[in-house]
Amino acid sequence: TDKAKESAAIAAVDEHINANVHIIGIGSGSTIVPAVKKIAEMVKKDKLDLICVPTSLQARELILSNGLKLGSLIEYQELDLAIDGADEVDEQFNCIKGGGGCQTQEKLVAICAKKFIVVADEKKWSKNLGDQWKKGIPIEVLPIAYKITKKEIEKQLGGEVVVREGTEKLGPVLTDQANFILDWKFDSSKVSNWSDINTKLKLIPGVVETGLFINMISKAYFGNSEGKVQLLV
Ligand code: DER
Repeated sequence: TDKAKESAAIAAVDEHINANVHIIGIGSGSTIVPAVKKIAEMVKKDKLDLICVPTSLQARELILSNGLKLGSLIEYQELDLAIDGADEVDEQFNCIKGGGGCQTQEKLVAICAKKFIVVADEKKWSKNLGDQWKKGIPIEVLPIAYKITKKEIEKQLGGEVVVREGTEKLGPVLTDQANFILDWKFDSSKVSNWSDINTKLKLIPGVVETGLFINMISKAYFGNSEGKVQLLV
């Protein structure tokens, strides 16, 4: 719910945004929206010196429309903090992202940040990855390699790979990097080592980036419809 997302977003901003933080990564999706609004209020009130590095064209627009200063990964590779949403997080901090198709730039921002903070509705918190997220693991691939990668993933790891099609556009969705997205659906209940799965995926020629964020989260804030926030640290 919006209340759940808002409470998680504001709890994270209240805890991590202050005068000692100068360069932050801004995630993609809907939960980051109340976070950015809160950040903009704080910058204005406390005259904070803050530069925001986006994880997508959507994040870039969110930064600009909230009057925040825009930076890029070309200028900044050491971020004090990154705040982003997630599609699912398990208790070992394994995380699926990419529901919005932005995982490549999101992961780059996340690895440049001293702390990677996730904000989400508590519905995203699962015992095991795949318990709730049923749309598959998003994998960004080079357009020329979409059939090669589909075949190789299904051969090596099983399951079924589907190219993500546009809704208001015929044909495959293009990412901000002008690549395709494969959504890989499989029985994740049997997976014991997500890091191993991620490594195998990344080694397949044509794969650009996966939506598996393994052991990257510093702290996760999960909100519920009453506005209560639980932490996973
Ligand atoms: O696509 C992404 O990685 C987004 O961050 C997504 O996972 C979170 O989107 P939401 O905040 O709208 O749930």
